[in-house]
Amino acid sequence: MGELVYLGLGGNVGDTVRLFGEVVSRLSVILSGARVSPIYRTSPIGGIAQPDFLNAVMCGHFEGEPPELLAACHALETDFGRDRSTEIRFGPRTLDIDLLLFGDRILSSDKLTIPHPRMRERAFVLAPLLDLDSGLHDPRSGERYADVLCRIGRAGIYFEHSAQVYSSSRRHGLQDTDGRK
Ligand code: PH2
Ligand code: MG
Ligand code: MG
Repeated sequence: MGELVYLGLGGNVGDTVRLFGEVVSRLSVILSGARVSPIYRTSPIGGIAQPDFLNAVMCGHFEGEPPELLAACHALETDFGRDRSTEIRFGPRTLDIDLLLFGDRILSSDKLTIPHPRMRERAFVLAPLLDLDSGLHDPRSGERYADVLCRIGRAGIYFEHSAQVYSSSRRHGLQDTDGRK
């Protein structure tokens, strides 16, 4: 069955809702029993003037180790137009997929830190994360993420679309195998 993993999705360049729909369908192939949060419109964090982001969280069971999942996420980012060599840190991007939680594992290497090192400071991660499971806690501190979100507040986080938008954007945007929209 594998371990229950949580991935953060973000983007602010192009048609992000449509892109999220396609990304979710691709990730559903590698995550069993996948679920997705609603999509939030969020004020950009990081001190760079740029358009609002859309953010969401997806979860599911992954058979494999964290580096394999990280590689799959990076490959998807590249497939959807992200070029890490030209982008600025915390700047605009088509698609960012962050590995937030991998079961209860705690990992720190130069390539990967789990839980994601900045997720506790980011309401745009915690709000959709808690939509999927309101009882989740930080495996490092044991603290409930709901309490962390209460403390940091939800300023700049606006509900944009229910989770149904993923399947409807795919229906409208992608052709069926018989060529019909
Ligand atoms: N991602 C960034 C920088 N700033 N701000 C919001 N609201 N959401 C993001 O996903 C985000 C950001 C670069 O990874
Ligand atoms: Mg990120
Ligand atoms: Mg990232």
